Amino acid sequence: MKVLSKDQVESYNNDGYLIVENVLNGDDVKELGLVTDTFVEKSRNISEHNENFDLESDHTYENPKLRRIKKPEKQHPVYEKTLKDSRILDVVEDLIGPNIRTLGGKLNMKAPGGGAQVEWHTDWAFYPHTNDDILEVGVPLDDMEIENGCLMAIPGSQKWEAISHHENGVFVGAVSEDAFDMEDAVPFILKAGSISVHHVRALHGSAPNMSDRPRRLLLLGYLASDAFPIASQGVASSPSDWEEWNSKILRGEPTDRPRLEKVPIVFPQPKPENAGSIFEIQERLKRSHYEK
Ligand SMILES: O=C(O)CCC(=O)C(=O)O
Repeated sequence: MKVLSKDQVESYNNDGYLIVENVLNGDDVKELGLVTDTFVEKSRNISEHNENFDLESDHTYENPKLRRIKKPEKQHPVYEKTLKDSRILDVVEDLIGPNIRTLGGKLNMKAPGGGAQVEWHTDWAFYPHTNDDILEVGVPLDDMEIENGCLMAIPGSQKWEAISHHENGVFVGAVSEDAFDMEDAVPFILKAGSISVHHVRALHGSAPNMSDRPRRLLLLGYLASDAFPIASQGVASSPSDWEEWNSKILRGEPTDRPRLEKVPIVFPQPKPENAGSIFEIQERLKRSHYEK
């Protein structure tokens, strides 16, 4: 083990998530926050989603509401440095082994006073692979609590059979309300500097931000380098460009031997028309999990 205890690994294996405290320091978090502010400033000048930004529906020049920075590691070296940070990779290595590829990242932001929810889903539904040694690390730039819409997960759900994320035969990127009981949800209450880790098959979501504080969460995806994609939506790379594919390896050696495990999959097709980010796909849901 590089940094985690046996108990922490066991807890991750049982629950499908783990909180690790004090991984980054105050300066790291401050730097990430300041850079993120510059992206919010830039977003004033756009009025529609584009390849870099996803916007809330009430985003304006005067009151910018940037919902997501897409692939932040390609947009600023500070995000790239965080994606490759050895303190984070040590945690990842303890959970999925020494050969690590990255799926890249995203930075989700919830503006104070209503910033959008994320409907309940598994990341696996979007990008099933040949094995499920895949996880996402959450790096909060603000303290994350229930009031500002922290991430939540259902313990043990990473061991469930594949869950459909379809409605009326179309992929909507969220499970149906009766697939789980929200009362079982565990909130990831995190101080900035701590990180969360959730398994690719863990059912998770987050409520709107009803506080007067922001909630900015950098999400970084990592997988065992012998996990090859079966389908991809949004974040997964493709081995069809071998050089690019292997450039995503952060630790260990490239491999041409995908590891095949008996993993349950519901294929994420057919997609809705003009499927964009997870937020746009989930807008097709007839009823939000957070509607009263
Ligand atoms: O930002 C959040 O609270 C959750 C994000 C998430 O699950 C996703 O983007 O896949």
